[in-house]
Amino acid sequence: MVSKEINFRQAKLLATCGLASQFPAPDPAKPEIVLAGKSNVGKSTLINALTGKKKLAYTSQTPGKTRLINFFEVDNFLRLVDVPGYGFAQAASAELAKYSRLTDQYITSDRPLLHILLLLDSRHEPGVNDWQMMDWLQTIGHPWSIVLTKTDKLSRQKTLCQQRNIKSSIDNQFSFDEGDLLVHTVAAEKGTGIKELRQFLAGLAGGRAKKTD
Ligand SMILES: Nc1nc2c(ncn2[C@@H]2O[C@H](COP(=O)(O)OP(=O)(O)OP(=O)(O)O)[C@@H](O)[C@H]2O)c(=O)[nH]1
Ligand SMILES: [Mg+2]
Repeated sequence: MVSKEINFRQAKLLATCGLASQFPAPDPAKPEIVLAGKSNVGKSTLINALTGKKKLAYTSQTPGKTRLINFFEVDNFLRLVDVPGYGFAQAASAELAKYSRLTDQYITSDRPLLHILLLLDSRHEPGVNDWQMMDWLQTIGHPWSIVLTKTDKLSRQKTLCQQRNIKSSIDNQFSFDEGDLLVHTVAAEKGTGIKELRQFLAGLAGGRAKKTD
């Protein structure tokens, strides 16, 4: 059977939700890929890069801008889900609790959740919140992998070094076998690593990414 070719540029905003009751009806034919990670790590920028649309997902220099869950649909085949970033200090704690409750509700509700991408800044070691998130992902048992963002801020050699180090510290923490944890690298604003990530995501959904520019 020929696998479906997925055009990531054929993407649209499906829903913006502040309440679980606003989530679009789950569609088993459209598996969902979540982008999670601390505020400002580059989730919205990565969605823009994957879809080749500069302003599809809102991006900002002010941490905590994306406080709603945004669903994007790619080529009628899969969905990208931008969940609020954690760990920003400016929001009042009641607000913070609300955002994380929304993310909890999303991830633990009955959805065709194919994979979670946990984004980490390539320049830093994972923080306390990141480790808590990984603990949680391990507990709920959905497949997940790491995306190291903003690698344009590092030399190629330093990026490889960080990729190895972060992989081995996570492997050690959770006793993954070598090779079980994938650590992707991207520089979304330059487009580095984007084709590879599209191919990975398309493959998970049983398709292949259309080769665009
Ligand atoms: N140099 C560089 N900057 C980036 C990259 N990706 C994102 N940024 C910058 O990082 C900042 C935050 O990016 P966002 O995509 O808004 O981050 P976010 O994870 O969606 O943040 P929240 O919505 O607050 O959770 C913006 O100023 C982006 O321009 C990258 O690959 N390289
Ligand atoms: Mg965002």
